[in-house]
Amino acid sequence: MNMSDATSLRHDWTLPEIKSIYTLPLPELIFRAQTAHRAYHKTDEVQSCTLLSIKTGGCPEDCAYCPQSARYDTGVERTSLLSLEEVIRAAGGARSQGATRFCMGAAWRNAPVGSEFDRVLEMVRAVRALGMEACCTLGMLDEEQARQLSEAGLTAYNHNLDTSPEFYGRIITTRTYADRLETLRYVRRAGITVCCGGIIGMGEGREDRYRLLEQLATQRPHPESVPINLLVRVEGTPLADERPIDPIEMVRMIATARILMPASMVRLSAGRLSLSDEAQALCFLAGANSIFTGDKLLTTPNPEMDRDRVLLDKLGIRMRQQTAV
Ligand code: SAM
Ligand code: DTB
Ligand code: SF4
Repeated sequence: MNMSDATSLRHDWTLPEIKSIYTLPLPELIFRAQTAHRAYHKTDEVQSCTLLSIKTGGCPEDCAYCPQSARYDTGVERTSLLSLEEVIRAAGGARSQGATRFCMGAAWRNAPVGSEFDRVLEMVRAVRALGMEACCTLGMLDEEQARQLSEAGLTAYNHNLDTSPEFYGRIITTRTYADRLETLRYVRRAGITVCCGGIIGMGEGREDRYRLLEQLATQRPHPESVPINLLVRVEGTPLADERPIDPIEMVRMIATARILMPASMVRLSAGRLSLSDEAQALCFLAGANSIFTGDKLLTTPNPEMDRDRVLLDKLGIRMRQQTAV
């Protein structure tokens, strides 16, 4: 295979190809991921993103991994939608710590209509006015809501497919894969970039991971942002006692995503607290070029900022700087 084959954008990846990449000898897999990575990105830079839960808990969906589902007793306190001021304060704080993307998550089955949605639009405008990328994850959207978010300046909408179509029903029964794809279509049509990825370590097999990657990598265009989460096992959820997976699976997942979707941001997302510095370093070598920073994800803990600074420093990786507004 010549270099252009190795790094050109393709949307016709087949399952056997994906499997053969995922299962390459690790040195070869990392080499190919590196080749793809450096054709599109700086290899000494990661983007720092910060999450804020703008509406926590009490969600009617039954996602088996999620501490915010009302069906499980996880001790997560239910809150109403934060005020605009609270969000502006948090976004300003994140920016001062080096984050260039601010992601707002709400535990809704679908985004509401009316004053709460209008407040979210204000939040999006405010984050953009700070010169940051703004991302939201609010559950399902209709076409009009996607249009309004776009008009407010939303950079990206996060809506994960989470796993393969085959395994999906074992994790979530209250909505379908097709529902997910429909919202993703509205987001794309509205001109908002797509943030779509999944979770590993939920008891799925490698086949399920290949199938998830196939769903992502055959989209045209590819999702601009692909979060790869390692399950955070939360007490009270059905997946609380799931067996931890080998961190090398995370490395393989990231490397394969990087090779299939070379121009996308591949985000080493939830689960970093259960990865050693060395495992995270391998994830960066595999082509991850973004992390969530700050001591909390949405409801669960994340490495402290100081610890991340030490990690990035010793690897010689910089946080991407804010570009002029
Ligand atoms: N309610 C919206 C939805 O489900 O689209 C947005 C918020 S939801 C918490 C965002 C994403 O976080 C989920 O799609 C899932 O991929 C991820 N997530 C939630 N709980 C997680 C956990 N315990 N471990 C890893 N990822 C998780
Ligand atoms: C994504 O894929 N991971 C982030 C973001 N998108 C919204 C969320 C991770 C949540 C982990 C569980 C929690 O903190 O509640
Ligand atoms: Fe609700 Fe989203 Fe959690 Fe599912 S992942 S229970 S939709 S907050």
